[in-house]
Amino acid sequence: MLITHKFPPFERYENNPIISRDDIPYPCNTVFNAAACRCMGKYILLLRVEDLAGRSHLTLARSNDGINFQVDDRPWVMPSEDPLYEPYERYGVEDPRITAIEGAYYITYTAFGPYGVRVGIGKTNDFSTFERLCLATDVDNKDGVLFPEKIGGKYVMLTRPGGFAGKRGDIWISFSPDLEHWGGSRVLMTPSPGGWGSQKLGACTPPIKTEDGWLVFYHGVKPTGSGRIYRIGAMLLDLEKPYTIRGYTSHFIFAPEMDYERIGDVPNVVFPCGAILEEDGTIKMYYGVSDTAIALATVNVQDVLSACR
Ligand code: M1P
Repeated sequence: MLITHKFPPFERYENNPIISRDDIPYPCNTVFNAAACRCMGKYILLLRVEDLAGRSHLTLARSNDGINFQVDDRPWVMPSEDPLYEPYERYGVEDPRITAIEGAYYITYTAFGPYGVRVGIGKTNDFSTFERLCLATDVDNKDGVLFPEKIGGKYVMLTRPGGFAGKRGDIWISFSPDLEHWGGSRVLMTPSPGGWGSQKLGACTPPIKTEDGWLVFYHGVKPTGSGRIYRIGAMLLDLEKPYTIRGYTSHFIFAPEMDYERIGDVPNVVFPCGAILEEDGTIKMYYGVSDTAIALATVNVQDVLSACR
């Protein structure tokens, strides 16, 4: 039987990676997994930078064209020293995502400390000041991604409880009246045994509103004889009932292929945390490569939607 694949044609930027350690104006081990948005005519990336002690913080980079970025000369969000947060961020703040909601920018991040990982939420209006709002989950939960609109009067978030020490991890959806108190949680997508994301899944990029539903890129992790492979799929969620999956790609649509995606501190990892939909229908997907740099790929939104149907 002929198996036909509907891979949406991603195009990697020819001079990838677009940001690597040499672009950070202070000493660090590596930079990867950046959130992305547009604000006041600029493209903004919020970079996960791992320092020489192995602890991550978040640093801003700005660009006029979405390709050439100027990195700030100092971190923007360091692990907190506030006693409310310090025990939970002691080992670092990681993997941010940015979602614009009602004119403000909300930043979800992974707070990493001796008790495990939690989802933190902060806010900015202008990428000048950063205000921590809360730690929104208990431990062993991460990959928090907020929807850009309230649905049914509630904020909506995807998270990934579990998935540690080789255990299974699923994508869940939860609802909140105020961003701090979350409930109504239910499982949204689970790994398929033997499949490309057989061990764990995690939401990658904040949902993009399309005529067919909320479009979300997510990663799937498969253990192999020589380590784990991180690959990307896409799903479409119902606009009014986002706990209903309207479609998803029957296989991964983006995977480590280039040397810079296959070789690094953690090989065979592509890990998007930001996707920007341009007016002409192009999605700019910013993704961490092998926990070592940040790369850019583009794809047409209609091609991704048709792969989800
Ligand atoms: O090293 C690959 C990735 O591992 C973790 O992701 P997850 O918990 O989903 O497996 C994170 O540390 C992520 O930053 C990293 O890229």
